[in-house]
Amino acid sequence: MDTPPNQFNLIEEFEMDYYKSAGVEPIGNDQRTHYSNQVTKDIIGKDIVLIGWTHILRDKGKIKFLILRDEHGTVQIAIPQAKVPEDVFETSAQLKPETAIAVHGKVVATNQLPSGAEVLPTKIRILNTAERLPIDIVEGKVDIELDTRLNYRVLDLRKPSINAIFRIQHNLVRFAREYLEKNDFVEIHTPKIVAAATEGGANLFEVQYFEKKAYLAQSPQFYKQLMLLAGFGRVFEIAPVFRAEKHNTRRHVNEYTSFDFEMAWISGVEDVMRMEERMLNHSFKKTKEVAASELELLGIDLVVPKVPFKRIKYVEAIDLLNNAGKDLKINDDLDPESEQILGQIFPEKFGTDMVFITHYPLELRPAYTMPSMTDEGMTESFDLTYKGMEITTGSQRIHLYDLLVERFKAKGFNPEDFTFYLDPFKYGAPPHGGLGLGVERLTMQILGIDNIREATLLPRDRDRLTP
Ligand code: AMO
Repeated sequence: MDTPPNQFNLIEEFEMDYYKSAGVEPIGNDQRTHYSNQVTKDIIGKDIVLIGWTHILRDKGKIKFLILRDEHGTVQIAIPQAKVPEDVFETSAQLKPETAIAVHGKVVATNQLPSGAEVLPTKIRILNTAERLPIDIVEGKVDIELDTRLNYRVLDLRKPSINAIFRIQHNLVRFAREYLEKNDFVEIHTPKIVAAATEGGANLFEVQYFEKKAYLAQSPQFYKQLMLLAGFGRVFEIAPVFRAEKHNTRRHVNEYTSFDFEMAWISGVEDVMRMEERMLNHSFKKTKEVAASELELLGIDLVVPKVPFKRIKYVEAIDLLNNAGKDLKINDDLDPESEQILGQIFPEKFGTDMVFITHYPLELRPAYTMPSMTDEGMTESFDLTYKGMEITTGSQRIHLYDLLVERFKAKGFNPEDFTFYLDPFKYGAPPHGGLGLGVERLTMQILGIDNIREATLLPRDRDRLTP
């Protein structure tokens, strides 16, 4: 970790009254010099300033141990009455869990901690007081019900092991984006208030848009395609999408982060899968490196999937499932139970838990999906399954106007309702394809999280609109 960023001293005289009436100190007098994870044997004897929260306070009478938590972990502050100024000892007695504090002190050696170092304070300043917490956020305390935790999500996220989930998620997205940028993709931002469904009408949220009816976008599907027709060779978008799923399940939320990319001039759907497997390989590899401490905290040994990922056809997946006791016919959806069974079969049979399932039936795929030239009744499409769950859907798209209109009609849509999307295909649309990856699903599968809400910063489900 780099050295902490400097704060600016912006405390004006007139602001002081606010601090005085709250009984706390302005932060401007405390320039943080180190993060908790930088307090090691290497800096013994140094005078430092730490800023953070009172995580744990152990009162042993003549000595108190304060565990200070900041953005990068925890550090022990030893407060022996005989060795610290009197006011420091007195202030430490006022500390409650989650009091915001600045600690000035000297780094000293200790053989009781793996870091080999702790801090002997010369000054403790209270930056803000904390009321009694409604939930426990110290590791190892009794598990609190998820719903209660989500009610207090802001405090819940202070718990290091919960916070770590989203630092890992940040890195997964960051390095996937990095890979696309290196490969000439342009980041775009498309409307989320839209006039038509892209993935079928079943789970659309309606919006009153002045005098008209509009919808919340289920996917940037049409717009990311149109931007290729607009002359961008490759585009991506990482943004919220909305699905009015009526039932609460462990793998659905009503708003999630969709990681979409779309690429022009492909020779087939294989190009899209190749881009995805390389992007994920890069993202996993870099995340394993950069988020090593967060992964360790969660006890996760992140296995970087080898390129190329295994590919099997939909019909082969159906066979595997039927051999395992299911009774599926062609055109049946691979339901969550089927995905889970495949999640057990794949590692045994193919030695991997990252598998592309390709060539889904026309009936199961949206109207914009390219029919297969090799497999009758099937499409040039795929899902990526990871540890027994679909995390990505993708395909080659139809770029030929007449075929596109025909497929829209075949799905029961009136092409007139989609002219804004269909018309541009009359003017030399490039062959193209792309995919949508669920960021929360990717995170939950990597971290072995059972419920998608835990991998969603502020989840929206059938019953939850706050915080
Ligand atoms: P699809 O509808 O399969 O495809 O969605 C793509 C991926 O998004 C994730 N996902 C969800 N995550 C959380 N909660 C939900 N309710 C939810 N629904 C879907 C899954 C899924 O694989 N336009 C196409 C993509 C494309 O072809 O480019 C689409 O949206 O990880």
